[in-house]
Amino acid sequence: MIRIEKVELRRVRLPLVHRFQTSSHAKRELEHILVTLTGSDGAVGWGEIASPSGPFYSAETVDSCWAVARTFLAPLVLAARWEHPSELAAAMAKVRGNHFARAGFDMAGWALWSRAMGVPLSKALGGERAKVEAGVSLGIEATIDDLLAQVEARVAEGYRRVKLKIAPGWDVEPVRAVRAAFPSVPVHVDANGAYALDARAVFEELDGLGLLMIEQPFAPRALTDHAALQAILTTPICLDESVEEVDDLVTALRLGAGRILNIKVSRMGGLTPAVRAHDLAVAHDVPVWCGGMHEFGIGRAANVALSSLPGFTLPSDVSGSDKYYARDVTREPVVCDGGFVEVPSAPGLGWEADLDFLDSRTTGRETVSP
Ligand code: OSB
Ligand code: MG
Repeated sequence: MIRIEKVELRRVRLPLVHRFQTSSHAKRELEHILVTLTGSDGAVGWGEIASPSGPFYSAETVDSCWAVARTFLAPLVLAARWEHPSELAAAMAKVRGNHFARAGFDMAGWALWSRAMGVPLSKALGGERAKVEAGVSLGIEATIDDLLAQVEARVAEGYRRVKLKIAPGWDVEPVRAVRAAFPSVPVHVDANGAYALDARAVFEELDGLGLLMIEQPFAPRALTDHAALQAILTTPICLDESVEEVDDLVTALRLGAGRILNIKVSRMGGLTPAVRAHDLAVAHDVPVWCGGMHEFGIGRAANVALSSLPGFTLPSDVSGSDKYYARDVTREPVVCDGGFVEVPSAPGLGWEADLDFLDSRTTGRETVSP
C-alpha cells in the first residue's frame, strides 16, 4: 500500500531556443510546474504540469494549475492509499477537468511506482518498443523561406515527419511550398481549431497535397463538423483538442469525426487515461501518436514511455530537448538520434532531475504535507 507523505510543487521557467507560434499565440519562454511526490517509504516520483501560460490551447493556465494543484489535488493525493497508479488517478478523478494539473500528479505516481517496482515506465505502461519514431512540430514562421529553412534543418537532423502549424492566411501556400521542396518528407498539418466549416475549400485544396493527416481543423466541441469534413476528404482527420476524455473518443468514433488520434498525456489528464484512450483506439483500428506540449525533460520522458505502446504506429512529437531548450531540467537531455528516441531500460522515468539547475530556474515553490 502506497501513501504519499509530501507533495512539492515548483514553477520552473526555461527560455525557448526558437520562437514557436500557433494560430493563437507565440512563445519565447515557458513556465511549467514540476510535481514531486514522496512516499512514506522514501520513494520519489516526478511529474510535470505542462500547461501553457494562457487559456488558448485548453481552458487551463499555469496559474489555474497551480491553484488546483495546491488546493485540491495535493490534499486528495495525500489522503489516497493505493497499490497501483490507476487507483491514484481514480482518487483524483473527483476533480472535473483540470487535466494538465491532474496529469502532473498521475505522471509522478507512475514514475514513483515503476521505479519502486524496478521496471522501466514504458514496461509498466505496456510499452514494447526499444525506440520511438520522432516527428517534429514547426510553428508559423514570418516567411515561407524561414519555414523551408526550418524543415531543411529538421530533416537533416533525421526527424521522420514534419508537422506544420496552419491558420487562415498561412495554409495552402506554405504547405504547397514544403511539399514541392521536400517531396519525400511525410508532412501533416495542425490547425489547432482555427477554422470553421465554411473554410472547406481550404481543406479540399490541402486534400490534394498528399498529407499524412489534417489535425484539429475545427473547434474542440465541433465533432459533427469534423465528421462532415471527414466525409468529403481522403486525407485522415486527426483529433487533438476535441478529445479530453476517453468518452469524447467514444463520441468521435461513433460520429466518424476522424481517423487518427493524437494522444497527449496532459490533455487527457495523465498516463492512466492516455493508456485507456490508446486501448480504445487500437480496438477500433485507429492509429495513434503522442502529441507534445513543449514538455521539459520530465514530461518528455513520460511521452517517450507512452509512445512505446504498440498502437503508436505514427511518429510522435517526441523531439530531442535541444529542439526547444538549450539546457533541459534533466541531468541528461532527451536525444533524438537518426529520427528515433531511445526508450530507457532503467527502472522508473529513466531520466533524473538536475536539482542544481532546477533551483536556478525555479520561480516559486510550495510543499504540501498532510
Ligand atoms: O497542437 O500539438 C499542438 C504546442 C502548443 C499547443 C498545441 C500544440 C503544440 C505542439 C507542440 O505542437 C509539439 C511538441 O511539444 O513538440
Ligand atoms: Mg495539435
